[in-house]
Amino acid sequence: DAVKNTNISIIGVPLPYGADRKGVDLGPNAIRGANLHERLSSLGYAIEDLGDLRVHRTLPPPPTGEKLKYLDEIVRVNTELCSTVAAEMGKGRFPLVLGGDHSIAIGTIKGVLQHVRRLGVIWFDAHTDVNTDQTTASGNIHGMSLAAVLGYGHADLTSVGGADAKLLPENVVIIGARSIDPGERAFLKAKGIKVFTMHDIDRHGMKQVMEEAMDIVSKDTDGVHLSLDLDGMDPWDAPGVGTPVSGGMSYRESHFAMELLFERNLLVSAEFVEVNPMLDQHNKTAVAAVELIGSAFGERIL
Ligand code: HAR
Ligand code: MN
Ligand code: MN
Ligand code: MN
Repeated sequence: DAVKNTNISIIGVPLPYGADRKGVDLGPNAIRGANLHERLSSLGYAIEDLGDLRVHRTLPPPPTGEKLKYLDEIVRVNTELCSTVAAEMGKGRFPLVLGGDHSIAIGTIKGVLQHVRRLGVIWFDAHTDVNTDQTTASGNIHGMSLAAVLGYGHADLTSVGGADAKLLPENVVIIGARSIDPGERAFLKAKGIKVFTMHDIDRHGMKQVMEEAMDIVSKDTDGVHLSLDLDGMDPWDAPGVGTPVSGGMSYRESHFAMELLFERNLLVSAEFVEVNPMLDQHNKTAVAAVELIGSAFGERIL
C-alpha cells in the first residue's frame, strides 16, 4: 500500500476559455476563500500554495461555428500546468489543482503521467467530456478533455506533455454522468469506458459503485487521479457551475464517495474544477468543493 503523502502543493488555474460562461476563472480564489488551507492543515497536511498560473485576461472572441474555441491559449496554459504538476510530483508532493474549467484536466493528467505511467482516473462529472473537434456541438474544449488524455482529438490537445503519454480506456471510470452527447455515447462504447451513470447510483447505491470503480482504476495501475467536476453534484447543492444538470449526486453521496476514496488510499493527485462564483449562491459550490476535499483527505464526522 502507498504511504499517505502529507505534502500538498496547491496549483490554481484560473482558465475560463474551455467553457461558455464568464466567472469560472474566479474559481481558485473562491475555493481558497472557503478555508481550504485551514481545512487541510487541521487534518495534518503541510500545504504549499503555488498561487495561480498566468492566464490571458482578454482574448478576441472566436468566430461563430469554431470547433476548438481558444485552442492556443488552452494549449499554452495546459502545457505550463503539465510542467508544474510534473515538477511538484518530482519533489514527492501531491498536486491539488483548482480550476478553472475542466479543460485543465489535460495539463494535470499529462503532468501526472510523467511520474505515474500506468495511471487510473476517476472522472466525477455530469458529463463525460469525450467529445473531439469532430463531434462537439459547442466547440467548448472542456467537453473534450477526457478524450484528449486518452489520445483522441486535435493534435495540439493530445500532444500536450508528449503525445505518447496517455491514459488507457480500461483504467478510467466516469461517475455521475447524466448528460451524454450522441458522439460521446459512440466513443464510450467503442473504447469500452466504464460509466457509472446516475441510474447506476440509484440502482446500486454509492457504496457499490465506488467499490467497483476503485477496483477498476486500481487494477494494474500505480496510482489514481481524481478529476472532480463540481457539476457532478446536484445543482441544488452546487449551483455555481456553468453547465448544471439536474438529478445529480447529493451532498451526502458525493461526500461518501470521497470518504471511501480516502479509505482505499489510492490517490496520487486531484483536481476540483468548474466552480463558478458568479453563478453561485453564497459561495455554496466553493464550500462544497472544500468539504469534498476535506473528506477525500481524511476528514470524518466523528
Ligand atoms: N457535452 C457538452 C459539450 O461538449 C457539454 C460540456 C460539458 N461541460 C462541462 N464539462 N462542464 O463536464 O459542450
Ligand atoms: Mn467536466
Ligand atoms: Mn461537467
Ligand atoms: Mn465534510
